[in-house]
Amino acid sequence: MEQFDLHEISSHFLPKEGIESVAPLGEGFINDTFVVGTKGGVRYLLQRKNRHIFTDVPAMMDNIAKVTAHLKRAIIREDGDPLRETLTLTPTVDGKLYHVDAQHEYWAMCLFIAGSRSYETVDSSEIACCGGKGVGKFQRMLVDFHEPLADILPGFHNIRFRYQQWDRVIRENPAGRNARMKTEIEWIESRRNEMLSFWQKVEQGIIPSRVVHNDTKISNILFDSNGAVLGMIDLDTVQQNTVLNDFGDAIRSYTNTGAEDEKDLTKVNFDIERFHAFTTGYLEEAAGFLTAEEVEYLPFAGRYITFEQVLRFLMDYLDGDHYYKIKYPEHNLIRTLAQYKLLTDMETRERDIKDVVCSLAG
Ligand code: GN1
Ligand code: MG
Repeated sequence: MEQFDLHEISSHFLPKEGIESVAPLGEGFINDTFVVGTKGGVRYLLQRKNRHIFTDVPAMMDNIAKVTAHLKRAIIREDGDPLRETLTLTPTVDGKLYHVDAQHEYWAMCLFIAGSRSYETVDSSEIACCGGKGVGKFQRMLVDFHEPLADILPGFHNIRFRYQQWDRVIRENPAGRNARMKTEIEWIESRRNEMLSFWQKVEQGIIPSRVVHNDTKISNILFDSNGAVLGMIDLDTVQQNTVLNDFGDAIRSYTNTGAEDEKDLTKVNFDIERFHAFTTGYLEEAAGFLTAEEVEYLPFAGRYITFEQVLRFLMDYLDGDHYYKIKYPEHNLIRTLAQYKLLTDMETRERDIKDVVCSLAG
């Protein structure tokens, strides 16, 4: 990563003399995140937003400000702690939600929630159940959010849009890798109709669009030290979509017994216990607002998003690795193979998945 004067950048948000330390945090695929320590003891998260992916950072920050203000009102109504259960943005000293540096990089800051933790992998059904409650609660609190939001990533989780990007990459073969990837390309082609016919239901409004998170993998939710859920973080992608994609993306992450980029495919399996636990927690919060159509498609939701992720990782590999950060040359291919293993496992377990949803949703 390029070198930035992180103290100088932080001083656009906080009094310079109070800044004690700035250290990198986590492994986001898109943004770069740092923890800023201050003399008073309060810590902050500083993020360089990826301006190649988020081409309108001001609109994105505006979305986050509107959504967190709404969430804070709902949290207060429910006797929660608005400083711990959602993000609190820290504006710049001149009152903006972001700072643009001399290299045209965009930076934003929020409070670091003390005593919180996140997970990269799920290690128990309890965590899965709490995660389900967290995702369901986030959606429930936004059911009555009706302010207009900018469409930050047009086509996000829209498989028709993904196939348009895909068709271009297949046609242009930018990295010259297509010939070696015949089998993998066929994985995407053979599921085209099935995936598009689901998306058509969203396009036709049979499955409603609501304001949702859009990136619900396990690492994007905070827990307290007792394992209870605090709230969803990484709100960059909050915009209109179907709740099914939040449910599905969480299922992709919570039910996987291996890492997203596991090389040993025998470690990658769909765990039905965790599916049961996550869905239990989710429905405790969401059952009250879901429509019959949404419930009907819960069993398919994990497959849809896992398939999209196979497509996105493979497409980035075929495109020459421009979207996701990679740690080694074949990283996107390894991610593709691991996510495909999970997808096929979900397909095999279709009956069991439906049985779980039926038993919980009635
Ligand atoms: C990206 O931002 P991060 O690392 O949480 C991606 C998600 C993918 C995920 C795969 C804006 O999420 O859609 O599911 O990687 N975010 C964007 O781990 O593309
Ligand atoms: Mg994200």
